[in-house]
Amino acid sequence: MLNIAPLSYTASKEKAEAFCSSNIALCKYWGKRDEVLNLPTNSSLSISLGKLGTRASICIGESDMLMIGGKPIATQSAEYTRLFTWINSLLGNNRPCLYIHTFSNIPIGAGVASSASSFGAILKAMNSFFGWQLNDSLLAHFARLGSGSAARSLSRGFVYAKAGIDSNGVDFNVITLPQTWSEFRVGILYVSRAKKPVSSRDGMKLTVQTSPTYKGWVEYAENCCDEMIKAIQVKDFTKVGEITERNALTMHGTMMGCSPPLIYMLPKTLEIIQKVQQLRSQGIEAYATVDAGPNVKLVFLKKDEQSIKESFPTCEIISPFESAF
Ligand code: 2P0
Repeated sequence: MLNIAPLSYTASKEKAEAFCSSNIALCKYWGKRDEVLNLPTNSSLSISLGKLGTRASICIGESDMLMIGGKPIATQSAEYTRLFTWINSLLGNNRPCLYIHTFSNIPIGAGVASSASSFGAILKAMNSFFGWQLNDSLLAHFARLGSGSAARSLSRGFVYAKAGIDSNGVDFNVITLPQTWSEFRVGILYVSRAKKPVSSRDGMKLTVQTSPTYKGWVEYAENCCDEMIKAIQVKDFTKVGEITERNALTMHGTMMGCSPPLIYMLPKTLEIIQKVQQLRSQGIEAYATVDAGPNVKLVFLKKDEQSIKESFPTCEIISPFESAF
């Protein structure tokens, strides 16, 4: 177990606020090797989404309260229980009651990594509110306990989350790659903003337990991260795109092999992926990736931005290295 002194719960100010970007995994995390410590089975690598994410505020309240986008969340709900169970695991049960408010400019629970930016923003706000001054490594460990992908949301650019093999997670590590890439673009195509029917947590559990190709996925996913790091180092966009698309499709293939089958894509999702493949045959170099939901994210370079806008007029385009953090 990490040797961590108990976190103080004495407020250092009246209120604290923090923003955290969301992120899209180019090499996905799918499956846990320890559900209590929330340790991933495989490493992952993401790109930060700049101004898309969550702002969180925290202050002392008369009872615990969670507001999401101005709406109070029921104390029996899964979101409320998940959040305050995580906070209890960090602060213990004698902590003061907290009033937490989050605003996200991305749909919640629709596979656009809203839990990553929500847990990341709340952790950053708590770090400021309680004056912890935690280093990046501890912040990543605490974020991961709330949500695996949140550990990748704490910094910007390309972020590598190394799964490690230690049973207590001591060698879980998050590394921000030094490379920046100003021409790099991410596009989001919303197929549905509805909440996904199976949470990532339940979907991962089902996949680990029942997919006959899960072992192959873990080995392949590690290899993808190694290859992706090399491709980013030499700015080989074709390689980055090919790994991104194939990694996502392999993850979905692994999910589809579950019993019962786990299908997050909708017909429209596949239609977009096929259109992206068709665009490539016309020289427009875009690649698709899909998380635990039906929405599609594209990666492409600035030179193809205009063509992407024409092919997908509703595409929300992000310049990860040009937006303010
Ligand atoms: C990822 N996803 O790497 C993968 C790809 C979705 C598909 O991480 O259970 O909310 O909180 O650790 O981080 C979404 O799952 O899962 C996710 P928990 P999380 O982005």
